[in-house]
Amino acid sequence: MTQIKVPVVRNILQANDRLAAENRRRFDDAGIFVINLMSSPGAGKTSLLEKTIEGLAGRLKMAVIEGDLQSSYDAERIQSKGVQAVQINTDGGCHLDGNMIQIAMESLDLRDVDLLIIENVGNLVCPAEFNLGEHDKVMILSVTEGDDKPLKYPLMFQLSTVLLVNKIDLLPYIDCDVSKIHERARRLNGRQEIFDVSCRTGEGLESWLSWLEGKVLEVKGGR
Ligand SMILES: Nc1nc2c(ncn2[C@@H]2O[C@H](COP(=O)(O)OP(=O)(O)O)[C@@H](O)[C@H]2O)c(=O)[nH]1
Ligand SMILES: [Mg+2]
Repeated sequence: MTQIKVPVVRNILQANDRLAAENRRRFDDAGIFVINLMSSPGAGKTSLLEKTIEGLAGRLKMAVIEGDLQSSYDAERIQSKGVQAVQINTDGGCHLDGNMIQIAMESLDLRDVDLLIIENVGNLVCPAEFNLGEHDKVMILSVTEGDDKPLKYPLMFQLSTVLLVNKIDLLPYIDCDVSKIHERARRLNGRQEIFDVSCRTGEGLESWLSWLEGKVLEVKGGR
């Protein structure tokens, strides 16, 4: 059983990598910086998108691809902010893949877009295994999830360029040591940028917005 399963999984990942590489060429040709945003359900991905749209208004042009098991609730939240958003429903699938992004792109007008953020399905494991063609993986861990998560779900921490530690406004009420999150994440990925933020109060978000602007300029400069 194992002998059959391993090559099949490898083939699926290789096929996905080919599609992701095609997506990446399209993003680079268009000069669009693309992020794959991942976290467990409820950590604050859509809230971060809403705050990012508000913070970058008049500074950058954004588009969003929303991934969810079901419903178009998050895409509607984004569209209500005046930003193009397309929803992908995976119908039970626990992650997005390169092919889904190709299909979603058909519904977006990517002319004049500087930044595309893809909100992955809420899950701390599978989304990290499938490249979408993004320039950077970004993850959110909310303080309510506990400071042990880097120990339990190392892959996403290892692969993410940025870790946003969200919901710091709740720290007075819960048992979470943010310095342990930093220390454990750094041990897995020494080059990771870490921003402590609250999407509720806005604390810490300016550093995140500056990081995004810097990256958009890099991608445009590299064309
Ligand atoms: N207290 C607090 N709540 C937050 C914060 N960020 C998000 N939330 C809440 O957490 C819940 C899930 O957020 P959402 O953005 O939908 O998470 P997603 O499932 O990762 O997209 C919502 O009720 C948000 O209002 C924060 O920084 N502080
Ligand atoms: Mg969401």
